[in-house]
Amino acid sequence: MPELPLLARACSHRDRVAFRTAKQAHTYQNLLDHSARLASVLLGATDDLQETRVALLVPAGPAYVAAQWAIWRAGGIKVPICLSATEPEWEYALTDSRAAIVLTDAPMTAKIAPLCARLGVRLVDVNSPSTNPAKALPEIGPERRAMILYTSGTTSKPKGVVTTHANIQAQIESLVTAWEWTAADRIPLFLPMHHIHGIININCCALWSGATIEPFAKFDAATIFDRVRADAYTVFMAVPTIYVKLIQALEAAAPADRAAIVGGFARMRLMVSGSAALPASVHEQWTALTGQKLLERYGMTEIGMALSNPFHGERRPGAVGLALPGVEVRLKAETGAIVTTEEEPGEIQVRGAGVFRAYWNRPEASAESFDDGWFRTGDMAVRERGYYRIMGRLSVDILKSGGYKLSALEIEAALLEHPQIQECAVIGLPDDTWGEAVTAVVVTKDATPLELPALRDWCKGRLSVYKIPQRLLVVKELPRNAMGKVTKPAVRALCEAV
Ligand code: MLC
Ligand code: AMP
Repeated sequence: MPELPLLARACSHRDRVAFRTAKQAHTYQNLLDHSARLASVLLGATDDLQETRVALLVPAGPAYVAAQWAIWRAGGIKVPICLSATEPEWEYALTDSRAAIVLTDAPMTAKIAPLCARLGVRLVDVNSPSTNPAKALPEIGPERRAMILYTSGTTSKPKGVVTTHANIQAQIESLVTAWEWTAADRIPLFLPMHHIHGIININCCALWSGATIEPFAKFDAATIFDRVRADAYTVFMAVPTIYVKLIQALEAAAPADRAAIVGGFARMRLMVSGSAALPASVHEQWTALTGQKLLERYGMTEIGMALSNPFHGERRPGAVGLALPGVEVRLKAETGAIVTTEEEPGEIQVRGAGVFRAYWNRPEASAESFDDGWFRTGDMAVRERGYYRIMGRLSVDILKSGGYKLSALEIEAALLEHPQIQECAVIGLPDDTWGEAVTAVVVTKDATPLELPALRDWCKGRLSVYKIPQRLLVVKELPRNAMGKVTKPAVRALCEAV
């Protein structure tokens, strides 16, 4: 019996279906067997990976979970990386984490093999045949480090967020309790598997509970609608952009189809939105269309989920509810005082067993992000009629587009490599579909025109698709303050003026 509670629970779910794809059903036992074989392959001649970093480049599905469990059972740290990232982005994640192994599948092998060869990283196929005889697996304690997730922030390069098995378990148990997950649940999974929303809220919570996941390579409204009208799901989780896209697709559907699809949504026991602000108007539109009241929650890679509207009780549009089980939340005002009254804004600070340990190899950034043991989220909120409402972020250099957190500084650094760009400032402008649209304001080196399509083409291969500017404004000079520093509020005002 494996020591880790998530795996021990998987043993108890043994013959239940963990994943259902169009072709096949995979039981929990199938995943356990696959992960044990793969753990032996990863271990090779050693008895314990001793926190070796193993990068994971596999789409959502049974092989992803078998690989995740194999890394954990062998004592390694899982570093999931983005399937659609560019080679420089992969190289950054592999070198920063000092990954020794990349675990991937046949379709991705050709893409990553040259990089692995150049960096001297071992490449292992997730379907490698078992080593004979099967190895004894090491004992894994709850304080062992389990995962590094790369997250963008106020530095130009993403930072690795390190969580232990105990952190991950606390994050899972909090959500399973609050949202009343059971083994009877069925959920689709179309979110990327290198971020906490897909990994913890959907994948890990479902598997902890003995539920069934239907994995998809990417989000596609038509595919989801086919399954929703067939009552395939009891629970649904997505980012606000996806709800906007679902509303657009539902409104475009023929009335009879729309009625059938809406019926499927209406019969689900829970629909959750998070990762970015859900506009109250979208919340209300969704209720008007389907009768479902979306449950909005707030979280972050470093802490897991912190605030949530209740499963039973009022789900208020525009608000994120109250602290989840096992999570302590406080607001700290600009004055340094802890906010005790309603209507007074402050920075959200979080404490609890789910909160990460430290950023990977960044002791200074780690120390700065805690205030007397409380994690400083950098998000501002206020309490109104008992519930928290998110007001925005402290840093103008962090954007959220399509639910992805982006660093303006990282995008600026990439744009400055462009032969025509002399200076630039990147901001997020409000966008009905994406939340914020990545907007580049640039000064060119000469009078040669710079157009958005050409700039976007140039960015491909350098930046992931969601980091590529959607809007471009070429200006003679960037607005500066009296100290000569470019100020983002003035850049935003400039964009709004044109
Ligand atoms: C893609 N496109 C964008 C874009 N991303 N345009 C504007 N802004 C963006 N952010 C464009 C592409 O260039 C392309 O254009 C077209 O949209 C289709 O691209 P795609 O990649 O196929 O898009 P799509 O699949 O529709 O992606 C939308 C999405 C995806 C919402 C499904 O962005 C997504 O999965 N987001 C979820 C991210 C996530 O899981 N975040 C959670 C982080 S954890 P063209 O011209 O080529 O057609 C976290 C903590 C917490 O935040 O609290 O959960
Ligand atoms: P990430 O770093 O990718 O985990 O993203 C975490 C950030 O997403 C938070 O710091 C918030 O800025 C934002 N976020 C998550 N959920 C919500 C929400 N419900 N409303 C507003 N912002 C959110």
